Amino acid sequence: MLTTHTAEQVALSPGADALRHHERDYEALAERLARRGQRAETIVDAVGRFAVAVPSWALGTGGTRFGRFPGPGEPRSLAEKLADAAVVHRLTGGAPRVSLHIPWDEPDDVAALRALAAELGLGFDAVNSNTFQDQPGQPRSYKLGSFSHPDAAVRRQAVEHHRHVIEVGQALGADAITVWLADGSSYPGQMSLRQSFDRVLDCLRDVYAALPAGWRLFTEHKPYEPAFYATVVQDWGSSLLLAQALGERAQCLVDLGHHLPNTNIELVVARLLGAGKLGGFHFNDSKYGDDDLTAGSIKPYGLFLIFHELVLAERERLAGFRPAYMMDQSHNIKDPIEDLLQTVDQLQLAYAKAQLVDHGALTEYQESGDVLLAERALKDAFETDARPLVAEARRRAGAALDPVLAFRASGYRARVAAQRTGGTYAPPRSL
Ligand code: LRH
Ligand code: MN
Repeated sequence: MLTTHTAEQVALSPGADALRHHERDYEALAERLARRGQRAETIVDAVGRFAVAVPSWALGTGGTRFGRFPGPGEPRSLAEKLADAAVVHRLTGGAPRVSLHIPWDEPDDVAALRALAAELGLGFDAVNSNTFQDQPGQPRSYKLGSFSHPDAAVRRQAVEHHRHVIEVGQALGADAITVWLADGSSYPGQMSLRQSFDRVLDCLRDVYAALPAGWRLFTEHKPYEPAFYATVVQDWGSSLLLAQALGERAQCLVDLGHHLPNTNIELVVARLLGAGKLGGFHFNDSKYGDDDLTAGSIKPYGLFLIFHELVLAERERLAGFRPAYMMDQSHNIKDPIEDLLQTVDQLQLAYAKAQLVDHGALTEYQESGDVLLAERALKDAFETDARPLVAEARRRAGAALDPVLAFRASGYRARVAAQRTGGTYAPPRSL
């Protein structure tokens, strides 16, 4: 039986002052919103329904090719990763699921892991395949690609891996698989630009055919790295072509860090929504490349504008709109749990602010060509301090007013650092 420390040990006792200050801040904001004809309660309820999945590969300290600086109390097993993920949900009320990466976090005992997760109040979101590394004893290498590889035997091996990932996910109660392919070339001429894409589509058809009932397949685009000339699924257009060719249960996953500088990501989101092909997100932030930084840390207005598109889709009850919200970050210098707590908070905040848009006025200004007031309708929402709404939603969910401060006050990190002696954390990344 898998045992670990329960999140219940993370006591939530906001100081009396903190609670009183929160209540006054909330009442003041509710009064302000009422003057704008908005109900604070409605937004608190919406934030209460918001949920994002924790990536299993981000619960230990991440690193780069230049180094990794492990922190105290790193999780040494999947069970310890689940325990840490449960703390993130306990303190935010908004992270009830974990997204596993296979084989990085392949469970030895699926039934035991599922039972432990249930005990911790967690479920499983989309599972992630991995054909961007060779595993020990793997017959054929993915050095020159997987689904796009010239050798059919390598392509078959990659398809088999995806079937296996689906089986693991199904046994855990997941209902989707995310396929990110590192496939591409680093030199002009190295790879046929069209044939490689056709081969990827062919292999994805086999994976699609293996989807259990009710499952979805998410294709994840990325402009470069590890391929530095042409990536087969390089952009949202390539991802959309695949999802449209595969069928209605194939949709596109948007990793915020997978866009060239200055890309209008909210426009990409709007296009995929319009095509009924927005399957989900890997939330993070970046300044330059796929930096995997804390969501909202570099471009908070951009994150708000993405959530604005999502709230519009929600309000319109857009057909097939069921996005899988997941995080995908590398916690190189912050405590991984604190970084995840901050991330969930930033996502809850961006969602709350997007709910604050006066949609009636916005449409009126857009239709009447009042550019300035249309822009201001968004800015007024973004510039509203919505933190009391998010804190109130967490308070009602039995979570923390301030998750990071509650985590620090709990002493959880020090406690697990003392308990997690012996055994080592196996970092996922290519170190
Ligand atoms: C690729 C990616 C993909 C994962 C990996 C961990 O950069 O975003 O989603 O498989 O990171
Ligand atoms: Mn990703």
